Order: sequence, then structure tokens, then C-alpha cells
Amino acid sequence: MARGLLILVEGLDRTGKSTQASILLDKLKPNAELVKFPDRTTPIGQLINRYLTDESFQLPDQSIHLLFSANRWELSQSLQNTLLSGKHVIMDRYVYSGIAYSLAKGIDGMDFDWCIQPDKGLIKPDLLFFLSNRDSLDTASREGFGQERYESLAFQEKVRDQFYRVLERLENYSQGTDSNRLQMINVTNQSIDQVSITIWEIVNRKLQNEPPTDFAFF
Ligand code: T5A
Repeated sequence: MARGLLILVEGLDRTGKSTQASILLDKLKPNAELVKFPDRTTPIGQLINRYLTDESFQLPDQSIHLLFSANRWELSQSLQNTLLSGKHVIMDRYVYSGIAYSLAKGIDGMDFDWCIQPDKGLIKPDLLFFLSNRDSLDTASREGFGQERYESLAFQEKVRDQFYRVLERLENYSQGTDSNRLQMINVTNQSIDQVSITIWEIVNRKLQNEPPTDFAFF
């Protein structure tokens, strides 16, 4: 049986990742499942949620980085099983967020190689949509921005720079070029419908291709 596709929606805060992941899920149902990181329901996810929502809850930056990665490992076997059963998985954030947010903190010793290490061995996505904006002001006015740790404009601009570094390192991204896996989508002045149509066209094309057999790993 052909395995399912791992379709990842990544990007900056409030660019519409969850919105688009859920629209895509509806289009692919019942042959698809949604996985969102952080998964705040697991024991590790609950710690992460506390860190994100409670400023008084302190953890070393190294510890929270490892917890985000551990959260991905908690679900990695079931992710693989779902894909092998022929179902597609739509994923909302993953390794790319993990590295970009930690690099943006600029902590001594936490360079790219340190940050990728705990995620080595996780399955790579078959399709990666990266939602970007012209600048963080475009999407910061959207509902909910500013309620959690990391949601400040200054920090978001650092995250943006680091995301492009991560895409260069992991996807050979250079400005203006998409690879077979990476699809850059600038959401500035794009309605939810416009973005979802673009995503669906690309997914639909991918679904017409020969399905992948092997997994690729970070
Ligand atoms: N993090 C995460 C790490 O540091 N390390 C890690 O390893 C991981 C996995 C929480 C934080 O954790 C960090 C990154 C984050 O700071 P989260 O739970 O994904 O991560 O954060 P959320 O707050 O849930 O998600 P985002 O802020 O990133 O929002 P989304 O999913 O991009 O945006 P969405 O879809 O919820 O939409 C936001 C609002 O915008 C509207 C929606 O209706 C909604 O109101 N909207 C649009 N409005 C106009 N035009 C459009 N095209 C729109 N698209 C959506």
C-alpha cells in the first residue's frame, strides 16, 4: 500500500498556519489526520504550555528547546504508523520552528548544530509550506497576538531571520527559489481563501505524482 504524505505548514506567528492546516485537513478527510506542535496535551506538552503562557515559569533555554524536540519524539512512532497505513498527515509547525525560535534567542553555544541535534532521526516532510509576510506588522494585528511568550514584534523579526537561515541549511533555500519540497507563500494581503487555493493546487499536483515509498529523515 502507498504511504501517506507528510504535509507541513510552517511559518511566522499568526500567518495562518492553523487556519490553513485545518482547511487542508477538511479537503483530505477522511484520509488525513492533523498533528500540531507543540502538542500541549501530552505531559511534556503541558510543561511547554506552561512555559509559553506563564512568564513567571522559568526554564533554561536549553531545557525548553529539548522539551519541544521531546514533544515531537513523543508522537514520532504514531506519525510513522499513520503514514504507513496510507493516511496523509497535515502538520502544523515542526523541527523548523524548533530551531528558528531557539536560534533567535542568541544563546552562547546554542548554534544551528546544537539545535538540530535532538531532532536528528525525525521524519522529514514530503511537502513544506512556509507562510511568510512582508514584515511582522502585517500579521501582528491578527487576533490573539501578544498573549504568549515569544509574541513580540522585536523577537518575531529575529525569528524571521533565523527561519531563512534554517531553510537555507535544511532545504538549500535561496531567496526566490522553491525546491520540490519547499513552497514559500507570502500571505501579505492574501485572504484565507486565496492562500488555501494556492496550497490546494500544489497539494493536488503532488497527489497526482507517484507516491513516495521511503521516508527521508533529518
Ligand atoms: N515554538 C514552537 C518553539 O519555540 N519551538 C518549537 O519547536 C515549536 C513547535 C506556540 C509557540 O511555540 C513556539 C512558536 C510559538 O511562538 P503555536 O501553538 O503554533 O506555537 O502558536 P499559535 O499561537 O497557535 O500559532 P500562531 O501564532 O503561529 O498562529 P497561526 O497558526 O499562524 O495563525 P492562525 O491560523 O491561528 O490565525 C491567526 C488569526 O489570523 C486569522 C485567523 O482567522 C486568526 O484569527 N487569519 C487571517 N486573517 C486574514 N487573512 C488571512 N489570510 C488569515 N489567515 C489567518
